Amino acid sequence: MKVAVVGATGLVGTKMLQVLAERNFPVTELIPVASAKSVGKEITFKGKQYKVVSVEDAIKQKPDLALFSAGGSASLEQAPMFAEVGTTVVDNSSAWRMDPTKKLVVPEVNAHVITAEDKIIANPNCSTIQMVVALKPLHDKYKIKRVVVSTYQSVTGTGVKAVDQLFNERKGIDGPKAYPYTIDLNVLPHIDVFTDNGYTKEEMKMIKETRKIMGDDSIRVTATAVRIPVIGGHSEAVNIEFENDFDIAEVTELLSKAPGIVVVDDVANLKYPMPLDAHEKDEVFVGRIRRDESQEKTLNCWIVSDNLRKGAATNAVQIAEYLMANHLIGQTVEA
Ligand code: 2RA
Repeated sequence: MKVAVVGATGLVGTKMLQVLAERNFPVTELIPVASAKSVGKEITFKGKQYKVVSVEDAIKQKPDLALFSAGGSASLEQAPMFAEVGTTVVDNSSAWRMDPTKKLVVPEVNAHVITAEDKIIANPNCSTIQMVVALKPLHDKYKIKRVVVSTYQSVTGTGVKAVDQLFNERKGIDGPKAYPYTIDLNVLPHIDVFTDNGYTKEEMKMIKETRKIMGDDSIRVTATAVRIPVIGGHSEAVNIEFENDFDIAEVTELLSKAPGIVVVDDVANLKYPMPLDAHEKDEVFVGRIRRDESQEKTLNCWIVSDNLRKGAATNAVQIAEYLMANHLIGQTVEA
């Protein structure tokens, strides 16, 4: 499979290359792509050096698959150019996620919606991905009415500049700022830009994307997205109200058996998910599973995952693996 990684020098692009290699995705030809300032740079993939090329050069090579992490405007312009030459694009930006003609996919939840005609497939927002992986088995069993989520998000979700800001501040070095305020030893209740309703775009993504991925517009979601000075992954405190009552032992069992989930919930031994433990893992970790005693049929839990992996690169590669396994890629579609 001829594979282009667009945005190959960024945090997510680098992680995509790492995950493709780790999972032994059958890359017969790799085309690392980046913006003009990175063209000609070298990247390493499976011990071999590759030169970064321009989008135009990559399109000429007609890759079978392009994993995109190049930002929304680049994706809006360039993903259709790849699609036109027959490439299937899996895009990590927010550009196509809510487009009704595009599929928004978390393989554990809704891979079945993909068809061979889908040439641009959207990878959801990191904080949404880890939440829906945990919500899906519970929704299937008890039917979710409402979700109240507060996030504790890693600076890696913002990119290299934010990681540098955190470590520079820690060392007392003045440098470029990704955030409007100090992030070290601080907490910012602000991720992405504010919208007219007082919510941030990150919060609105969690609301809208959850419904689309779960295929159920009746699920009510409200979110507060918060940036914290952490790098290993995103954490979420999630309160879930169901239509039907549940049993805690059964909830734990359901989550333990669900694909992509590891339950870490043994408070007697102080075991619960943390970003330090989730870092560099592909699973979604769930713990602090308990009944909300203030309201019937309502559950509290704590969900942690590496946002660059399951929240971005791993989910994109899993979509590509699904395309391959189901022969939905690398074939010309009859009009
Ligand atoms: C963040 N959701 O953590 C973003 C990354 N996609 O800021």
